[in-house]
Amino acid sequence: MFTKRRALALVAAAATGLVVVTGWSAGAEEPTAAPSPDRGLYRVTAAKDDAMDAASRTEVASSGVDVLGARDGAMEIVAGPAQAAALRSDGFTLELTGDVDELLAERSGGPSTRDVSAADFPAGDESYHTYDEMVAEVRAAASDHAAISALSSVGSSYEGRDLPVLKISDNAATDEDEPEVLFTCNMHAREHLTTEMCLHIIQRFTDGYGTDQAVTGFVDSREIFVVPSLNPDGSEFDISGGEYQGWRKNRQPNSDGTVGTDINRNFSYLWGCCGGSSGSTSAEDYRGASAASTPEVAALQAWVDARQIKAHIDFHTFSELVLWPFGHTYDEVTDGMTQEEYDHFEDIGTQMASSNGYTPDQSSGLYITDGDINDWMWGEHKVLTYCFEMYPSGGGIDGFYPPDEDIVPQTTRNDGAVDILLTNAG
Ligand code: 0X9
Ligand code: CA
Ligand code: CA
Ligand code: CA
Ligand code: ZN
Repeated sequence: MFTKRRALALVAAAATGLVVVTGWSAGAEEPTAAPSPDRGLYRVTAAKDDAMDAASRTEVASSGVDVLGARDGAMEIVAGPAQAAALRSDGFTLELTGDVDELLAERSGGPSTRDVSAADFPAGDESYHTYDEMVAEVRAAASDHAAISALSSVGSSYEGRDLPVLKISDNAATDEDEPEVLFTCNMHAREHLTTEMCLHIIQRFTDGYGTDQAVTGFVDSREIFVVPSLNPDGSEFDISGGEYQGWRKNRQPNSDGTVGTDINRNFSYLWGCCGGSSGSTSAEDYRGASAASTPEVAALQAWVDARQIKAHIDFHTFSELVLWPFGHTYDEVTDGMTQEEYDHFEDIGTQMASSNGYTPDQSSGLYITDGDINDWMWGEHKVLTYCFEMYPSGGGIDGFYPPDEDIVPQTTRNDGAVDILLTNAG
């Protein structure tokens, strides 16, 4: 389907005789002789003289392809041959930049070094935490800092893995009347850098207590909750077999034999409302059979319903963005969002973005989503909630797998932003 503006651009292009570019005819084949890979990595741009705006990005995202990153004029996607052809016939320009399965095999060390029984990340990336390593880290933090922490659980994943939540505060065993702040990570399986982000927050606010003045102040005056992984099943699947899988969703089977729901389209606020998710089970943004149909979302929602969370960041990768609600509409002001409230989101979001060098925007400025965690947090509970898309700013499938040397610089990079959120939770 053409947007009106793109249709006009097509008319203009046709008039100048420039319409014979790749992909204008329906079902066009790759311009080169090479066959399209099952999972092709593509750089998507708009047609000539046409901007890749939020509406175009929404159109691409809602076509069922796997969106890896989006920034400025281009989008990085993974698509099958039919999906690529469909986007081209809709007027987008697609440049094939690689075969995802080949790229993942290379990134994982190639066939010769592959260890099918790997209990850790592929060689060279061992500093990343597997689920068991993450749980061990959280338990160690809780026992080493018993006076200022309390370990509990949000619930269980589909495959039965515990979803640990660590509370960090003075008098941690007591539910005090201090602003509650939540950090959630790794909702998308392959976004492993975010798990490290939550572990870094835990380490900073426990080890730093009593020595770092800012940290001590926040631990004394706030109740900080950290959930390092909202999708442990997907995350473990992504590193299974010693090779990265490029997996996004959870691991809950669908009735047709496909696997996985996009956790960030399964939240209950205006679930499936607005063309920002897919009803197709095989889509990477499949919204699930019903609102909160995933055990992970049901558990987190129930946990948040029972608390008084004031502020929240949900960490994702990648594109280096600070995003705020709403995601289901391009409008700033709508049901559930006044101009004053929007301005506050923008103000704090812009401050956080200046501290870490990310780009601030309303989340729908990227593309429309419905059923995402931030719309639910704000729409349902008026939480000051943000989505951070971490490092890198751009890339292909490798954007999800930065070398483990990047963990320390890219997690500490957000210390200032985290502090700004904690300050404004008061
Ligand atoms: O699509 C998502 O769920 C998030 N991006 S990711 O590449 N990590 O999957 C972005 C969600 C932010 N909300 C909107 N863009 N509306
Ligand atoms: Ca490890
Ligand atoms: Ca306290
Ligand atoms: Ca409390
Ligand atoms: Zn994500």
